[in-house]
Amino acid sequence: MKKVITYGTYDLFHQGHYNLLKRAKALGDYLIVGVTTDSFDLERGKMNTCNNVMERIEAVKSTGLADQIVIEEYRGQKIDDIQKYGVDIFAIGSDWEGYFDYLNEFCKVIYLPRTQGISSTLLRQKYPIV
Ligand code: C2G
Repeated sequence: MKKVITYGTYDLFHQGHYNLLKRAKALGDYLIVGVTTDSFDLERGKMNTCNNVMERIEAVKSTGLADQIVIEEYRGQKIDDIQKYGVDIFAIGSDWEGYFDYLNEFCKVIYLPRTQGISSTLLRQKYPIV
């Protein structure tokens, strides 16, 4: 069985996230989705997330694409997860091209095309909380 893992914040879950999960799922037989904790996002400079971690997990769950959902809470966890879950492929959007090449030591790294014209940042600007 080919296991694929992907990670994200998935704030204001949108079509771009869905397409990414679908493409990642199509690479193998079993998809693990890592969802960042609120504090890990703050640590990595994502300050203005609208949905909390439970809401973001629910959004990923409702797609029915994830066979397993894990919480990502610290730097370096990707290597630990890949080894712990026996992952074959790490997949992520092309906005990260090159950034995760170091994971090639542990599994295959694939950058998937990003969906144009939609992003959480855009949605936050379009529908600000009043
Ligand atoms: N994505 C996409 N198309 C968009 C927007 C996002 O394909 N229009 C993809 C991103 O490339 C990423 C996934 O959707 O693979 C989740 O995106 P974010 O929620 O923005 O999370 P991100 O900050 O990219 O998480 O450990 C966390 C990961 O390293 C990165």
